[in-house]
Amino acid sequence: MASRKVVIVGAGIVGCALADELTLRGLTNVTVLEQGPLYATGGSSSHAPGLVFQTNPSRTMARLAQYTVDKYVDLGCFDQVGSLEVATTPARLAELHRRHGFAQSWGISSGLLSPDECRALYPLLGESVLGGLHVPGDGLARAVPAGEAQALRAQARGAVFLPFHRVASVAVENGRVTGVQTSDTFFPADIVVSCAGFWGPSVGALAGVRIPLLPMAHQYAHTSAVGRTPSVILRHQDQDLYFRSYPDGHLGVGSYLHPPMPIDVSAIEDSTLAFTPADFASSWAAAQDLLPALRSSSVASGFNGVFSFTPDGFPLLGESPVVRGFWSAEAVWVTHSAGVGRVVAEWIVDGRPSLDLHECDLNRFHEAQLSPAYVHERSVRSFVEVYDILHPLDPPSVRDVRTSAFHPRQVALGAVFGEGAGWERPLWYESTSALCSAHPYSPPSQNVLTSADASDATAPSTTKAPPNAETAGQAGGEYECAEQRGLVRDSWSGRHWSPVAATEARVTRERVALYDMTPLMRLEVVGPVSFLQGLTTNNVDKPVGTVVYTLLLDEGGGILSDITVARLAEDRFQVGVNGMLDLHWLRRHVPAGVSVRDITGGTCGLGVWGPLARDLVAPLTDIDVSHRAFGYFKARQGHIGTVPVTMLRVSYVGELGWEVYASADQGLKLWDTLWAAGQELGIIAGGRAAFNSLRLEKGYRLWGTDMTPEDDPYQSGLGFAVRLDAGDFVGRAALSADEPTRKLTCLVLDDEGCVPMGKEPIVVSGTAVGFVTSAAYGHTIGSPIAYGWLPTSVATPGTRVQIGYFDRLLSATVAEEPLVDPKMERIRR
Ligand code: FAD
Ligand code: THG
Repeated sequence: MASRKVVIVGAGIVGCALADELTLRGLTNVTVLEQGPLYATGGSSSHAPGLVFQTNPSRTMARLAQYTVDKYVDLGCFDQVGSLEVATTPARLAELHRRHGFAQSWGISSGLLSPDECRALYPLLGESVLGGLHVPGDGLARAVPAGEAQALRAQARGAVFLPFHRVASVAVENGRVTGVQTSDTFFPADIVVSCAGFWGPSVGALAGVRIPLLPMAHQYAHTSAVGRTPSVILRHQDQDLYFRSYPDGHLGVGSYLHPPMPIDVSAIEDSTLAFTPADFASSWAAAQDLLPALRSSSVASGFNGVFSFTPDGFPLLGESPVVRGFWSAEAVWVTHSAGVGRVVAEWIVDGRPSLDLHECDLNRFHEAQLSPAYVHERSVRSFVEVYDILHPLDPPSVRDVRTSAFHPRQVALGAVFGEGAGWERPLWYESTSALCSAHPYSPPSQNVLTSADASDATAPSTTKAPPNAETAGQAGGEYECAEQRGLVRDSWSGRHWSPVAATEARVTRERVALYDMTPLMRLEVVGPVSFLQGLTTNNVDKPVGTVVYTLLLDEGGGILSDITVARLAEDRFQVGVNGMLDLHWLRRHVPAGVSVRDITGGTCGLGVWGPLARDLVAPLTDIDVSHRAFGYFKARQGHIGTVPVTMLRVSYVGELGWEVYASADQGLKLWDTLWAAGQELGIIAGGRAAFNSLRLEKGYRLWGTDMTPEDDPYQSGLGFAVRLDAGDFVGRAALSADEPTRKLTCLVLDDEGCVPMGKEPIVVSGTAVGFVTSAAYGHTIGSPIAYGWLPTSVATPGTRVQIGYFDRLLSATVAEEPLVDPKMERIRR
């Protein structure tokens, strides 16, 4: 183990950090090959001005940054001068409040400043500033010295750094890396980690591994002398600019305002390209507007510097599934460099990282998302949006990458689509509004929540119900829509949402609805049950026709996924999983004689749920759908009309009904058969907005959001899916019998017209003690619901807490869960 030979390609800050962290963990046979000189190699790290802003919507990214700051402070390579992000628009001011919330959730000390406080901290600021976010722990990393300091520590433990050694080929045998070749030397290796920065795709190609990043140039300019410059680093996201000071009294100005400049990596040797002043003109004007003192200064020099952008803005970390032993640690900023070095080293040495890296995993992408066209367009978008105010439900730039068989019918019903894993997913159907002929609400306004646009500085702007709202239910609506609660929302949580979702949720609880489950990834596993039994926590060795809800754990007992295993034959299973990482995990463990196949694209799935689901399906099918013959968590195969189907009696929305799977070519026939028969029952189609609300009422967790590999089943409220008596499984030995010290907890909010989106701090006595994972308005219970992580001491039903939401604190109460149907009477009948 400790004798494993590691070759790191690239001695930028990431390669150096990784060498340090690997050798620190006892893996000392490490050789770092660098095509350029040491340690100003000519890569991106050599030219980075090194600004580090730790706050990030992603908890993982924030913690990678926190570790980086701590380490570089220790190494004496960090100037903790503090950061200031300023707002010049009301929308940005609201966004800074939201970012202050992220900082609180992730334990980063931060404060909101008035315009005068901003100017006191940064005297060059003019009058345009409306407020700011100050993070005292942020600052400037000296990237080359930080790389060198880490490299020297690694060398003291035995690592070897070789400059002017360009890796020209990667040797692979039987799907395993065996070494790398430079112009004149072969370096044998058990593990090759590509830390080649934006050259990553070229190095990956040497091994046949796709690295989905796009190198892009970004402009950085030095001003002439300004005089006394504030030491604090500054961001002006409204104009895509950032600023730092230099000791001689001039400023550096970085810009993302210019048109995207994708680079053909094969055409460049160095990460700096000639400055293109014309592209900088608007940036310079915006800089002078913000900092009037710059009007008497000029652009002294500049360059267009190249670094990596990815389709979703996250780094690319982990081992290739195609070539074992070939790892990537790429698309990493200086900001996250030491943190990435650490987690990748843990992953290599211990077999698992200590942080949840699912957002950063090299293998997170679907095949379609690895196409050059997708990578190009989405990565360009990542550049354009780098400082934009992004709503969690904003759709991406490339649409219709994957559409389900039902797509034409969804479009015809007025589906408003969001996106997930490349799939177009209906959020709600405008046609549902026809159920309320006197629809008592207007759509939310598009302006974002701001302190400034609300009359009361602490109240969000809301969509107002028209005066006749109270009587609307009696005004001739086909479906009663008198319910008013949950329909009035602030403009942020009202974005990509419609009050129609309330009707969809209600119809699902009262009649029957179709939900497109196609995007839920499905695998077919063929082989002895022992394979799945040894990888999952529950007992899946049940009779044919049984569905089991179970967990995949890593060796540390952390939850890699929650899945359903339907035994369709003695040795054939349909497995409902959460994404590509599950496929890779199963494949990684698959023994000879077992096959694991992704059947998602060739099939389609419909949730047919609601109290009338049996009335709908029974006349259409040759399967006996009585409760006696087809009980809860059972699977049957047969037909609906002409369509061969696999039905699972499972419901993520917590109602009677089935998931119905069929071959994709027969999806429209399936939909049309159910839809036609459902007319007399008042069937509707439901979207993700209703779905999310219903699943939270039922307490069903969403992996990756509510729980991650950092959480064990007991903390997550999923202990019921662990059968310690059903034989050994991966992760079993690590499960602790101790009472958890923190818990995924259900909160019911006072209805204040706001619905959190997730990641907001949960506050007790003025201190953040946890954070929200998921939230939605619960239309059945008539209150907003949030799930979040809290210390066990706080997580007792009845405890009052607050949730930071922009500039407000929303009141909430810890509740007993689930909120709807705790006795399972709706589902099992
Ligand atoms: P690099 O530093 O590029 O290192 C990769 C190394 O791999 C290079 O030394 C290269 O020579 C070597 N290599 C490549 N191919 C081979 C091969 N075949 N054989 C051997 N060696 C090879 N980030 C921040 O966090 N804050 C900032 O303020 C900031 N500002 C930036 C401003 C500019 C103008 C630029 C260009 C970038 C900025 N960044 C910033 C981004 C940051 O610089 C990079 O993301 C980071 O430095 C990448 O580090 P790395 O080690 O992955 O890549
Ligand atoms: N359907 C199918 N597979 C899936 C999902 C799904 N796999 C991934 C993901 N979704 C898994 N998540 C859940 C969450 C809850 C339930 C099913 C899948 C569920 N739980 C019941 C409960 O907790 O009460 C039953 C548990 C039990 O009986 O053991 O239904 O949506 N096919």
